[in-house]
Amino acid sequence: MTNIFKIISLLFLTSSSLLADQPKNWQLGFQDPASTGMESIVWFHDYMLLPVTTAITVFVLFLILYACIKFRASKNKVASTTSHNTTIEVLWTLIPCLILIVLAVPSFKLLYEQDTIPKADITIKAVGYQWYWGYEYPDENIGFDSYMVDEKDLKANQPRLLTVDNEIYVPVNKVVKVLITANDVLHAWALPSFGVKRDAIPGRINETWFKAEKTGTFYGQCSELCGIKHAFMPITVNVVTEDEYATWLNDAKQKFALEDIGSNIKVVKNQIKKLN
Ligand SMILES: [Cu+2]
Repeated sequence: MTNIFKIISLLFLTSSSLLADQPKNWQLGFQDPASTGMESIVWFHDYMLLPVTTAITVFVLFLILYACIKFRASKNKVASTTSHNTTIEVLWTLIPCLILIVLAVPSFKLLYEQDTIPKADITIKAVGYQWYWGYEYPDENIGFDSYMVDEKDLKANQPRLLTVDNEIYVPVNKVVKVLITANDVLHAWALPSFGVKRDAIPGRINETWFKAEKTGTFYGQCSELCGIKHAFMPITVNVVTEDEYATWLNDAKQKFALEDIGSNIKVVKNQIKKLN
């Protein structure tokens, strides 16, 4: 019996660790956190919101059942005429207020933590287009587009609807600042494992940040209904070691170097060559 239990828990553990960083079928709850920001969000949800909502739901259910049984018509031929009870009215106003205040403290702390961007090691600019993401590394003068890979072109182990042709690379344990904007309509750059989600608004730059704490591939999606192919503009981030990042950057500087073509417009050099 214990062996069966061990096998089941082992299966559960391996399957959850294998699929940790992308959505899975019938998933309930969050993806595994990969940044301190997301860890705090998960903590707030698991240890503050969930217990409080569960307790309130159970209490209200109890009250409904209690009233249904105690005050049922068959036992109460003459209806009660009670209409006010000052003590209860004060209590049902004060207690919910207190609950909200208790929840507000860690909630605001979390919001301010997300809002204060530490000194960035790397800056990435994400631009939403109908329907793909464009990325720039302004400090490295590189830029590229990131299109979803069609189902028929997927390689083994590449998840459907989440794989892109050009992925973002960031080094592990570094502060990454993301500048987010859009070129046509509203989009939203969202990456659940890092607890990051910001609207991409034409003509305006939003910013957010994350510090990935483990290497791996992390997936996100556009999270603002932006048109017919809204579901087909995924976000793929590879978190790699510093050495691997340096190697990628070297390569990217060849492939994706930007050239100023005047009027403050930058275009990928290789693309200009192709056109000429
Ligand atoms: Cu979009």
